Amino acid sequence: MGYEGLKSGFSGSREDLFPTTGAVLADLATIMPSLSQLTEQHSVPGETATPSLSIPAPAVSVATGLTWLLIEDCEDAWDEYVQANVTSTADAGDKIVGTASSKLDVAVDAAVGRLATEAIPSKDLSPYKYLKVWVKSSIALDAGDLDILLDDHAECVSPLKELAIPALSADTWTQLALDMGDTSGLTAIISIGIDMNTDKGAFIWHTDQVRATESP
Ligand SMILES: [Ca+2]
Ligand SMILES: [Ca+2]
Repeated sequence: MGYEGLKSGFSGSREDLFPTTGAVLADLATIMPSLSQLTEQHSVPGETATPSLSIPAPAVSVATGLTWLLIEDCEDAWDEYVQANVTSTADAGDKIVGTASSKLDVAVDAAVGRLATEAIPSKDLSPYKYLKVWVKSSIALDAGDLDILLDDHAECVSPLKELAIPALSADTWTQLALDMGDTSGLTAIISIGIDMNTDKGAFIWHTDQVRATESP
């Protein structure tokens, strides 16, 4: 059957399409891949995509770094010891954590030395490295003007640590992370305080949420 035959319409049997080979239309499916097979061959021949599921190991170091111990919540006034010319109160109107911060109103006649201390339940700080604390000063301070004291004696009379407070801008709450150095002796801290090394005249000092942490 030639072109003229196709143009005029085909009315014979399927076998008549392939008079020389005898192939039938139904056999085409065994000669050519089916359309469904073709569309499913996404991957490069010879390469097989291997599904994989990897579960990251838990980051234990991160969890350890988040460990901390509350030393003092500053919810009430530091009143274990208060120097003359210092007024120590709880300030509910200016705080960072909880309902109050510790406020020290330092008068112009205040002397260098301890401004105030607070008694705390005995704390073992030896597993920790840093003291984190929120502080605010009404005046700018130079590094070392004030220290934070830690003692295993009442009223910080013989402090085991005198942690220098770095330079601060005036009237700005700042969270400090003070390196406590060798903490092996800090196993029974019962008193925390603020020490003034340089007479700064009159100013107001705030402290809030003092914690011991493993990382800064
Ligand atoms: Ca507080
Ligand atoms: Ca108190």
